[in-house]
Amino acid sequence: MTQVNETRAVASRRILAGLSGLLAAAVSLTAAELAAAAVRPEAGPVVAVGGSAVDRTPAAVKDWAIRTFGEADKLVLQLGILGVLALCAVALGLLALRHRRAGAAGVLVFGAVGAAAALSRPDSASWTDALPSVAGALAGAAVLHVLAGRLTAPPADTPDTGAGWDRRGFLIAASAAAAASAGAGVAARVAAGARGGDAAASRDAVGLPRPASPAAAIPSGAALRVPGLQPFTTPNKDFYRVDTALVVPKVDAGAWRLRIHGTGVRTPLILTFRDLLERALVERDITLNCVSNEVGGPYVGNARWIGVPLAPLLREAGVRPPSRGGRADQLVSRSVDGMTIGTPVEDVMDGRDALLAVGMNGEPLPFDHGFPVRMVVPGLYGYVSACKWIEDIELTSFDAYDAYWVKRDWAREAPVKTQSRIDTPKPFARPGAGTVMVAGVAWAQHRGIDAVEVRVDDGPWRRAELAAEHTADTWRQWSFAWKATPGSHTLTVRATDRTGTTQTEKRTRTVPDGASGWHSVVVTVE
Ligand SMILES: Nc1nc2c(c(=O)[nH]1)N[C@H]1C(S)=C(S)[C@@H](COP(=O)(O)O)O[C@H]1N2
Ligand SMILES: [Mo]
Repeated sequence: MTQVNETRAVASRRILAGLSGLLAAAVSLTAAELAAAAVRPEAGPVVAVGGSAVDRTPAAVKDWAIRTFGEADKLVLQLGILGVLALCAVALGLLALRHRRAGAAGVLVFGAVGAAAALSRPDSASWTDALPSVAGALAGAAVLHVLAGRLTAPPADTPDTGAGWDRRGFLIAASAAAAASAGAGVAARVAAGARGGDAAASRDAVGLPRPASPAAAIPSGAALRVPGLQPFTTPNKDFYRVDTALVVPKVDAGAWRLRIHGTGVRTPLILTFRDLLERALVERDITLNCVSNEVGGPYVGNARWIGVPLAPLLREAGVRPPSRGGRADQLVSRSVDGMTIGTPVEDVMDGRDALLAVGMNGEPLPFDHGFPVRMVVPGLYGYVSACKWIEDIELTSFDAYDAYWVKRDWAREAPVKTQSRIDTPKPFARPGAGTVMVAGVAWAQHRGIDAVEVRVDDGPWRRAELAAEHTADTWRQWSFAWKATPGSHTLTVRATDRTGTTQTEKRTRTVPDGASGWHSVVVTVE
C-alpha cells in the first residue's frame, strides 16, 4: 500500500470509528427509551439526567434560562444533553479503535451516570428506574464492541497485516445497529403512546359536574375592545406553562388518589377523583402568575377554574389554621413528578377561594396544566400555591420543611406583587400621530386594583381608564387615549392596589420573591 493510501485508510477508519460511537449511542438511547416505556417514561436517561440538571440548577441560572429560552428552555436543555452525548460518543468510538474494551467500558460508565440520575430523582420510587439506563448501556457497549472489532479485524480470507479491516462485516453490523435503533425508537413511541392513552381516555371520560356555586358573570365592562390587548379570559392554548417536567405527567384519573395527612390532621383522608367530583364544586375566575415573570413579561393568565374548596376539606380532616391554634403553618403539596410546593395554611383557610381545581375554562384540566387535579390559591405566586398533578398534601411547619424552590434560594412565602403591563402599543411600534390607544392589564390578586396611571416621557402621571372590576382575584384591564405627537416617546405604567400601595419604581430581579418596577415601552410616532 502506498503512503497516501495508507493515510487515507487510517482517516476513513477513524471516521467510521466515530460513526460507530454514534451508532452505539443511538442504539443505547433508543433501547433505554424502550425500556423506560415499560418501566416509567420519566426513568429514561435523557429525562433523568435532564431532570437532575434542572434540580441542581441555581436560581440565577434557571432565571437566565427562562429569560433566554422562555418556554423552550426544557427543549434546549435536552438538545444540549444530546449534543454533549454525541461528542462523547464520537470520542468513545475513537477510543474503541485503539482499546476495544475501554470503548465499551466507557459506554457502561455513561449508563451508570444515567442510572444514578434516575434513582436520585424525587419521583423515583423503585430500583427498576435504573433498568432503562442499564439496558441501554449494555446494548450500546455490545454494539460498539462489535463495530470496533470489524474495524480492527483483518478482511476475510486475508492474512492480518494490521492495515486491512473487515469492510463487509462492518457494513453488516452497522446496518443492523441502525435498523435496531430505528426499530427500538418506533417501538418506544408506540409503547409510550399506549401508556398515555389510558390517561387520555380517563380525561375524555370526565364529565365536569355543574358547579354548586357558579362564577359571577363577568361584567360587560371588564373586557375592553382594544386591538392588541390580551383577552380578559386567557384561552387554555395560550395559557403560559411553567414547570420542571421534561415529560408532562399523564395521570390516569381512575387510578389517581389524593392523600391529606400530617401535623394536626385528626382524620387523614384519601380521596379519589370521583370523591372530589361528588363534592360541592365552585367555579371561580382567578388570575395566576409566575414569580419568574419579568416586569412586562408573559407568565400571567386568567382562567375560569372549577374545583373543590380546599378549606372545608382541611377542616374535615381536623386541620385548624395557626390563628385558631393549629400546629401546622405550612401546607406542602406534592405532585406525581416529585415537585413540592409550600403554602401558608393561614392563607388557604382565611376564606379566599383556595381550590383543588379539576376544570379550566370549561374543560377538564389540560395535561400541561395539571390533569387531573391541581391547586389554585388567589394572591400567591404559582410556585407557592399552584401544584399541578397533585397527589399528596402534608400539613407541616415552615421551620420543619423547605419545599423545592425554597431549597433553591426562592422565598418561603410569596404573595403576588402589584404589577401592571402595557400590551399595546408594542415596544418599538410606529403608530401614526393623533389618538393612540394605550392599553394593558394590572393585577394584585386578592387585594384588587384601584388605579392605573400612565406617564408619557417625563410628564405627569395621568389616570388611565379602568375596565370594570370582576373580582379582586382577577386582573383588571385599562386603557389610555394618548394624544401622540411625532417623535420617540417612552410610555410607562404603574398600578395602585386596594391597600393604597402604588407599585414601586425600584426594579428588582425575579429572585427571590418576584420582580418589581414599572413597565415601559418605547415607541416612535410617525
Ligand atoms: N408539579 C408541578 N406543579 C407546578 C410547577 C411545577 O414545576 N411542577 N410549577 C409551578 C409554577 S412555578 C407555576 S408559575 C405554576 C404554573 O402553572 P401553569 O403551567 O398551569 O401556568 O405551576 C406551579 N405548579
Ligand atoms: Mo412560577
